Amino acid sequence: MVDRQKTDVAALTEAEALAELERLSALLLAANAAYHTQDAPEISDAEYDALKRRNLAIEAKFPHLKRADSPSDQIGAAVAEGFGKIAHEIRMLSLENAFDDADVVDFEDRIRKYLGHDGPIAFTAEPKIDGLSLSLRYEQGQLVQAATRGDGEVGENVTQNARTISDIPQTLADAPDVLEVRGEVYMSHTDFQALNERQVARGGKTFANPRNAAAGSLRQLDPGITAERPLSFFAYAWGAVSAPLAETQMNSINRLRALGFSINQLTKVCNTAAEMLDHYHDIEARRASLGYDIDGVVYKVNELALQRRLGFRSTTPRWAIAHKFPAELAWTRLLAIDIQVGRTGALSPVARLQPVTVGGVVVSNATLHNEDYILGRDSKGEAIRGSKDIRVGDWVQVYRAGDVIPKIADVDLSQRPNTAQPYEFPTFCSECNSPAVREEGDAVRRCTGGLICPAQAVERLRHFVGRAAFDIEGLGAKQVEAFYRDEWVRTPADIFTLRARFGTGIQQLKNREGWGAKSAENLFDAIDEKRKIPLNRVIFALGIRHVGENSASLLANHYSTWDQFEAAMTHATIGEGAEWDELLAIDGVGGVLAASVIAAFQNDKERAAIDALAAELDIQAVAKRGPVDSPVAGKTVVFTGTLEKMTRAEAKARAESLGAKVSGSVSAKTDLLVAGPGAGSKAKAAADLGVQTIDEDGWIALIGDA
Ligand code: I6G
Repeated sequence: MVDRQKTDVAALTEAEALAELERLSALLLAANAAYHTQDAPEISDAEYDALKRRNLAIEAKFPHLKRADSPSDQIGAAVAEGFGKIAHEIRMLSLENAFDDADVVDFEDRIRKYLGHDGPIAFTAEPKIDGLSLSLRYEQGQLVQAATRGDGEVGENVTQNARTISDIPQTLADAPDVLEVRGEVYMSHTDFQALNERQVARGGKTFANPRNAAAGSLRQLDPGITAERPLSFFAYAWGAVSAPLAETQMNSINRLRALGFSINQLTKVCNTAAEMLDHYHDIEARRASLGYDIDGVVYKVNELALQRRLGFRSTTPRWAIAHKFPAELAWTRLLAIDIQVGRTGALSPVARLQPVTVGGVVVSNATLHNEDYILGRDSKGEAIRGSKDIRVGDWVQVYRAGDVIPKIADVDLSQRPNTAQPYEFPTFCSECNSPAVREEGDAVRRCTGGLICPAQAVERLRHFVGRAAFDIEGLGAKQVEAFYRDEWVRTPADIFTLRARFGTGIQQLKNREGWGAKSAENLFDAIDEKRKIPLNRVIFALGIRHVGENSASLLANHYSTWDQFEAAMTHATIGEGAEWDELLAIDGVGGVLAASVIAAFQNDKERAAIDALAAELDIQAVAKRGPVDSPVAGKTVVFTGTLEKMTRAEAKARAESLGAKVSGSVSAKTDLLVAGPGAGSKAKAAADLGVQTIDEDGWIALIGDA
């Protein structure tokens, strides 16, 4: 909804102003909810700002009409504040994605290699429901807690709301003492249509699709509203359990059904990749008639013993994958091409489109990736879209797959206006005018301005305060941008000195649009709360090129403390030396990522910003996962020779999950050498150093069922 009541503020009567303040308050409240708690912004930033400005202008003209709950005094995720937080006893992970049949064959192949397994491996295959995940905790058969996924570690407490969903049993007979059931809350097509019709009749907000409706209905502060909304629930997994449900995935799901949960009837055991793909195509063919939205098929290794052996990467299980359905398509007009300068200086072309609905969502922007993409070439120089270039004015086909940013799939040349000109990609940064260069082998043209480029600096700050990074309550992208514009905050460290610089002059903050004395004080408190922060979040928040959430966790898990990480990056040399070898030995860290991290720590300007930030923080060491009483916890282990009962990758992952550090070479620091047949120089070095040496059976006996 957009502000349509354009009456000039100066011309408003008192009665009109009162009504208008009420209307604006409701609009802004809804916009905040959509943005912060549903991740589904409904209005643009510019529209949001315009509404806020109008609200302020009316308050300035009629100060006595200012509402006690004025949106001018509210910041950030006020709506989500109402929910308590619940730390998941076992993390709620996400799934790796497969986009085509080859990815699925590859998934099966990787599992086989990891396990060193030649025989058949069974998998379950089931529809992936497009809703929102929920974890239900039962103790002694009573539902005691329901939590959303949140960031996987901590979710929102929606227990009262979950109690209103009829598919969710309140009590269980014959369940383990502790049982966490995980699954998806969703809304069926008929319920969704009926809800929207009711909303229209009441003059309330309608929902763009069933997923938004389910999310908006579950995350209501008033459980009475959730109770009126027709939500459903499918159980598909479990978290903490005091006793195993069964020995296989399929039987565990069947046990959940016996306990009273709805499980998806299309869940099936498949024995080969070909059977999995058959089931996928079967489910895809029935998609339109299922009566609820699904966005793919999930495959899981059926034997739980094999799932345990396969274990987890930092955020996804190795034993499961989500095979997504192909994207949805629509045709529309390309109105303009804008360039956005990103956190790493990348000049990213963005297509501005005549708004079009694609799969239930209105799309008005799409990514154009880079200049080659616009010209009709991929990163290897091969033709895409039959080499058709993209021009402003073109009739283009847009596609959307899941949550990814929409893309342009095709151009209809027969609809190209005669006046359409080939797009000329800029060679200077539109923000700081520094040359934008394209390095050999890089598909992307980058601004060379570094931190002097306001766009890069702001993007880094936006990244820094993002959800997966510092996630400071009340300090979102908008606020940090405003602080940058006013020169209050230039680098992340400046955020942590705000109270010292402006705390006594709260008036200054208060005078800014949208801030009151209380919200300013709350902001300083929220900033202080985030001084104590886990290492992986800090590494991710630095915004180093190629370091995503996953790789930040890999680095944090490996180095454990900020001091060890910082020392290693300071002493490392790109391409050689012990620190470089150690970085590359981390499963999942490659040369490009390693070089990028070292370069960031060894660039004077970047380093100054990193050091200033670290000085403001209390960075938490990574708590070692895995049983503390593991016989190998804290030990440095080396594997050598041939392993016959497990692959090297499995042995390493298992040792690490038990708290051991796995090294590639024997030294005085080595505690244990596991030597299979054919062990050579490492066995000799271990003998010379007096390092304890055992064979593979000795290793299995040592770790047992730990
Ligand atoms: O996000 C998910 C959707 C469906 C899942 C999932 C699922 O099973 C049908 N299963 C797991 C184990 C996880 N996420 C982590």
